[in-house]
Amino acid sequence: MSRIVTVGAAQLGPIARAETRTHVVARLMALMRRAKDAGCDLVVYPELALTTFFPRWFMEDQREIDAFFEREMPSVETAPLFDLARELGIGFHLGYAELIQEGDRTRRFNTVILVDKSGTIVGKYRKVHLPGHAEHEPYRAFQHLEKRYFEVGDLGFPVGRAFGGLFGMCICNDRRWPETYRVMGLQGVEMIVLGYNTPLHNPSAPEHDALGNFHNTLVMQAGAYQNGTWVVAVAKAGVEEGCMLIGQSQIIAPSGETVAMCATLGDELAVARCDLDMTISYKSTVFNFARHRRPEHYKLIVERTGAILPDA
Ligand code: CDT
Repeated sequence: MSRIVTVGAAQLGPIARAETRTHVVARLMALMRRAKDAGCDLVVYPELALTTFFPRWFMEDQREIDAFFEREMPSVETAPLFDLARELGIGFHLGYAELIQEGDRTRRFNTVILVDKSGTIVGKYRKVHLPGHAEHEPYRAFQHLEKRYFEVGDLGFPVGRAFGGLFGMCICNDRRWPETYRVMGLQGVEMIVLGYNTPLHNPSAPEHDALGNFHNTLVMQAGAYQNGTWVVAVAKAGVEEGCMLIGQSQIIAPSGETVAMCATLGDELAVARCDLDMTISYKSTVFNFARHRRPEHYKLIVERTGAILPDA
């Protein structure tokens, strides 16, 4: 048996603050054409793929902040990407900053959508684990203000049927948390797609800097193996507005092995022919959840947020 989904990890190089959405969409379309030529069913783009990674700047003018957000999807600028997907018969996964109006309440999320081969949005996810801080921290060489600019996502970690399989999504920092994978694993996920913008320098823990690529691969290979799922992870990479972002976009098999990886820090496509049935031998043996999990001993995971130490 085999169920093949050929996937392109469409890494982006830096996006300058002055770059227009129209120019970025042209880059996305060029990668989509390459993906189609490579036989891909699905092309995966990074987190916040339409603009520079704006949470690196402290801004107080709400109009300046909102200029980085999308009010509709597709929009005038992004419609050509949907049109091309439909014309080529290829799906895509796209991250963007989402602004919605609910009555008199304006809400802002770090969002991704999954679009099928007919150009129809078939899945949406809003980032749950927002890293960084909410206030200006002048000691940092650059800010990481996701906690200021976005609300915590309100859609959970949904898994849905697409491309002949069970697909889940998460975004960047979510990939570091085992709960992310397990919540999707408990819905039978067969492929998790995600994008990231990961600065090489962590101002609050510079001792981690040399380990950035290692930690990236470590968490995703573990998540893939422990849940018997494919993981497709795509960076915005390179020096963006003076900030170095890691690359190493990669496609990881349910074995935990990376089977394709980008080699540059620019616009690049890494392709793998992914057999969704490779998940079966993991999900039915060592990680047969129904047979081996002991949730009665896992209660702390949902009852407690921060660690509380045992009595002395
Ligand atoms: N975009 C994003 O989530 N980046 C974070 C940086 C963490 S350091 C504050 C990441 O986990 O890669």
